[in-house]
Amino acid sequence: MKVAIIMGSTSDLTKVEPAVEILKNYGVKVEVRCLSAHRAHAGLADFMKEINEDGTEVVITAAGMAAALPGVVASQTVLPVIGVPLSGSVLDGMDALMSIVQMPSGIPVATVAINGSKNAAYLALQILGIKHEEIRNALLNDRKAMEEAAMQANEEVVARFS
Ligand code: RP5
Repeated sequence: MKVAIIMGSTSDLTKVEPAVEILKNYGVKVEVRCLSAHRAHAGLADFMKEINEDGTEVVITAAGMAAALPGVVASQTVLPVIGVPLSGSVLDGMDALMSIVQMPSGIPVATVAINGSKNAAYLALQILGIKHEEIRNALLNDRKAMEEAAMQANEEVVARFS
């Protein structure tokens, strides 16, 4: 099971790392690259050729500002591409969100929230879960634990205000 994560700049690293950690915790192999669509387009094209042939199943892309990276990646693969718009500019991530989410028909990018790299990882896991039963079962167990924690929090709130 392999997921590729591509970011546009090393300044994006801290916002991308949570996705790497989640995927690794589920036993997924993660290939991480910093390949800007604007500054490193030839290197990006080479990497796209590589992951189209090496068994990679999902691609997560993260970029800020005029975030062309997710769309450019999606134009070079039929693997599912998840886009994470990043904050950091004077427009606080709205620029990246609009750049990533408004794709032309036929070249989709599944866009998550601004700085939503954790949900990008969970969405990638859900896609892997279609084929890999162990991932699907691990996700179901973690959802159960999440629900139990939420219900426990509710009980504490009820007890506090009764
Ligand atoms: C985007 O421009 C990158 O993804 C980054 O979020 C933003 C700024 O990049 P740096 O100027 O910090 O390298 O391409």
